[in-house]
Formats: sequence, structure tokens, C-alpha cells
Amino acid sequence: MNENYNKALSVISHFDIQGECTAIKVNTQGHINTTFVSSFSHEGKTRKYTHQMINKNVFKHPDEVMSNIVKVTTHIQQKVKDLPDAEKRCLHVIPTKDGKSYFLDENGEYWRTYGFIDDVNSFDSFSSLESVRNLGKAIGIFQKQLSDFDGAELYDTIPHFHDMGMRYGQLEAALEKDPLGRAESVKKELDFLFANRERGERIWNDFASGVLPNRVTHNDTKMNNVLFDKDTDEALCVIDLDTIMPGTILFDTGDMIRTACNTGLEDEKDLSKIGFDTSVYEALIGGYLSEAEEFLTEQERNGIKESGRVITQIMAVRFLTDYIAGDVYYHIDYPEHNIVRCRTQLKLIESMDEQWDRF
Ligand code: ADP
Ligand code: GN1
Ligand code: MG
Repeated sequence: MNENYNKALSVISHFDIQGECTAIKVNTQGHINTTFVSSFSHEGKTRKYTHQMINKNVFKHPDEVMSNIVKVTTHIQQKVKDLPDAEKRCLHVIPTKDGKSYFLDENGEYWRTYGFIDDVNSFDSFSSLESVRNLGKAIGIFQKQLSDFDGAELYDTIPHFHDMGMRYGQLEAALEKDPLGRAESVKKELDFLFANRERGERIWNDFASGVLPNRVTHNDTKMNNVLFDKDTDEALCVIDLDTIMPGTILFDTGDMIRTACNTGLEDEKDLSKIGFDTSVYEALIGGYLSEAEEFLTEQERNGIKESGRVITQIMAVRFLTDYIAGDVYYHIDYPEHNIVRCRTQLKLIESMDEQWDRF
């Protein structure tokens, strides 16, 4: 990280920011990009910025990611411009000094800068039923804001991102190689996942066949990708826009359910702390429907409950794949991190299944 830190210092000077940089901190909350927060002092005022080195292993065309983000944020900024705290309700891309949305450094790394949204919280697990209701509402609002955005203008930044069949294919390919000999130790997890494969593939198949409408979706609506007002708990801003692409709204309901309704953290080692909280689910979906009910089709409405199970399953498949492949995709803090994450997802599904008739 230190190496990247020094790199950040030199890269920041290429962005169109006034004043003098007084501090840089690292943010380790995301699993994908490398994120820094800087403070700048200018004419007696301090302003903060978020700088990110875009993960090129994950996003093969960072320029296309930035093209999507500029279009989408410009669109949303128009929608929120008359609301209080408008500047906190959408990310703002800070251009480079020569007017580009990213800076390409001498090592071929792509960097971007956003205005830092301050006085907000970002949660890794739910804090109150009210905040969860607000999360659901924010995702509904986000989908509505993009309902008149033409998906054909967007690049597919990760093609087939939520294609369960493709994800199982990646798992099989990793098993075939098994570079660290880890497959032997995860038989139980594999048995469960392969037994559930067909059920897990249905949402993608309904999306691909047109049964589910094709809309512009976020595709990574985990709880810490939403910023909450520190004082009012309102969910102000949906961030992490790298995967905005055409999709079904069920990808987004699914990931908010997966992350918000878990009684424990995504990487909790003590599985007794992991469970599906049905009262959180009711609050979350109540908040979501208060915004989204008006535009959902019957198929979408009926798929919401299943979407939480499916997105939890796809994450179990993806974490397990990365564990077997040798931790090549997600940031990890220790060698078992990905299998720990996979197991929490499987425990969450077990808990959903036990209570399936109660929510
Ligand atoms: P990743 O793709 O690695 O998840 P994110 O874009 O989600 O990266 O950023 C990581 C974390 O940084 C977020 O969870 C959030 O806490 C924080 N963050 C990112 N952008 C901003 C911003 N503009 N203002 C405040 N915090 C931010
Ligand atoms: C990644 O970028 P981040 O940490 O918000 C991943 C999501 C997963 C999530 C699991 C581009 O999200 O798909 O659901 O980790 N993003 C990408 O925590 O793969
Ligand atoms: Mg994120």
C-alpha cells in the first residue's frame, strides 16, 4: 500500500484542484479499487477529495468505465440540483488539468478523482431499521433517476457480470487448475453450490430472455456503496458506479438484501453471528417499494425475495472461485479471507431457507 500511497501523492497533482495538499489517508472499505482521501487547503478553507486507482485486472477498459460514470453522474446531477444538499446526492468527477475524466500514469494505471462527500456514514452492516428503510428508498430513487437514461449509451464494463451460468463456468475452470490445491478442503461448499445451480440461474435466464425488463442498473448495491447523512440517517448518495450497465432491477434488490439483512459481516469468521433478519428485510423492501412500486412489472415485484438468495449465491460462487484460483480478484487481508466470505454467504442462504415462509 505504501508504494501506492507515494504514487497517489504524485498523481494527485495532475487533477484540477486548487490549494495545497495537507493530508492523504487510505480507505480500505472496498474490495476492488485502491482508494485514498486527500485534504486540500485553499484560501483558509479545507476541501477533501477521493482518489482511486481503478483496478485494471477487474475493469479491462477503465476509459469506458469513466465514460459511463461521467454520463450517469451528469444525468443524476440534473435530477437532484434543486434538492437540499444537492452536491452530496451524486458523485462529482473532478477532471484532470487537461480536462480528462482520468489520469493515465507512466505505469499504465488509471486514476480518477471525486469530490469527497463529507459528514456521511457508510455501513458494512445495518445500524437501525430506519437506516435500512432509507437504504431501500435510496436504491428505488436511484433506479427511478436512471429510468429515462438510455442504456445503449453505456459500455458493458464487466460483460455478463451477474450471469450465474458464466460464474459457475469460472468456478469449474478454477477447479480444473486448482493451483494451490484448495479444492479438496471445500467439498461441502461445492456440493451445496452445485446442488443449487439450476435455481440460481433462473433470474439471469429470465433477464436474458426478456421476461424481466432490461433497465439501467447499478449492479453493486452493497450497503457500503451508499452514503448516509451522519445526522439524519438519510441515504443520500449511491456511489461505486463502476458497474452501471443494463441489467434487471433484481440484481440491485438482491445485493442490498444480501448485505443489509445479514446479522453479521460479510467476512465474519464466527458463523453463529450470521443470519437473515426478516424484520430488516421488511423495512428494506418497504423503503424500496415506497419509491419503486410504481414502475415495477409483476415479474420484477415477484422476483424480489428470490433475488436476495440468488445474489448471495452468486457471491458465494465468486468468493469460492477466487479462493480456489489463488486470490486473484478481491482484495484480501489474510489467506483464508475469500473462503471465510464464501461461508458467510452460504450460512446466510441457509438462514433464508429456514425462514423462507416468514418473509
Ligand atoms: P471499491 O470499488 O473498491 O468498492 P468504492 O468506490 O466503493 O471502491 O470506494 C470505497 C469506499 O470509499 C466506499 O465504500 C466509501 O466508503 C468511500 N468513498 C468512495 N467515494 C467516496 C466519496 N466521493 N465520498 C466519500 N466517501 C467515498
Ligand atoms: C465488490 O467494489 P465493491 O467492494 O463495492 C464486487 C461486487 C461484490 C462485492 C462483495 C466490481 O464490490 O460485485 O458484490 O465486492 N465488485 C466488483 O463484497 O466485482
Ligand atoms: Mg465499493
